Amino acid sequence: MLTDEERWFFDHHGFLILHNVVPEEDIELMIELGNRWHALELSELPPPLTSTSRNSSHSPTIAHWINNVQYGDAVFQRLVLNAEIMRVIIALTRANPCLVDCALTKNLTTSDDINFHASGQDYGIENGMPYAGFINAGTSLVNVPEGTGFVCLPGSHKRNYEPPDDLSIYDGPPTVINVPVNAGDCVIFTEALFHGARRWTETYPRFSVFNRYIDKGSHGGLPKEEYRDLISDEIYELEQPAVQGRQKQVVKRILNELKT
Ligand SMILES: O=C(O)CCC(=O)C(=O)O
Repeated sequence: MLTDEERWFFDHHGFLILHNVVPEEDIELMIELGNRWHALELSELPPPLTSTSRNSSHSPTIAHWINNVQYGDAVFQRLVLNAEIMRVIIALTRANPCLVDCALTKNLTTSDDINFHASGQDYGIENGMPYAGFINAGTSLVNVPEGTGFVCLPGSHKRNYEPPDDLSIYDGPPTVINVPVNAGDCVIFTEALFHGARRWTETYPRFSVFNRYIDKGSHGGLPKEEYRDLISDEIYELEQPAVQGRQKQVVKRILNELKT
């Protein structure tokens, strides 16, 4: 499932980069939808699409995201089921993924910095393989040059000690690393890793899709039963609670296909 090098890299850094895993026509369509949906008022979004970044607890200049985009167009369902990405998600969830969020984020040069944060501490090695209880697959729809975008404290997912308070997302290596990517690359990281994002610098908006998974139970917010007909059976099943020892059909199907 993971190569020896991927297994080592993820354990060492807390993230993995998959290069060029999304077809160009899907990237174009997701950007088109991102431009359309991000231009709408919250009340105009086609339900169950919503934007939890638009409530008053967030800064108005936060890099806004739109949630539940998998219900908005099949292109986001294709991204969820992307075999290269699922190969890693299945490995890191011990073959037990529950999809808890699909969010399409837009960063502008006026969007706020995203300071270091981390969620959960559920990371470890079991039977010689790394696993993570809360994983984020962040696919970039645009080229993100060096100096802007995703940053992290590599290795911080092990959480043996808390990092110092005065670290900045603008600090450099070896403590802070910035991860430049191209359109169609996916950075898969454990949310236990301290991560954030530097201010966007380019003339075009930065669009990213963040698909999040847990390996036990469910999130509660998904699936959206009322909108069940807008997603495929496989996506619906991926949104069901993860129960150890009960493998989902969609996982079996992807594993079988990866074997051939
Ligand atoms: O924009 C990024 O690359 C980081 C996003 C982030 O911090 C998050 O999804 O929690």
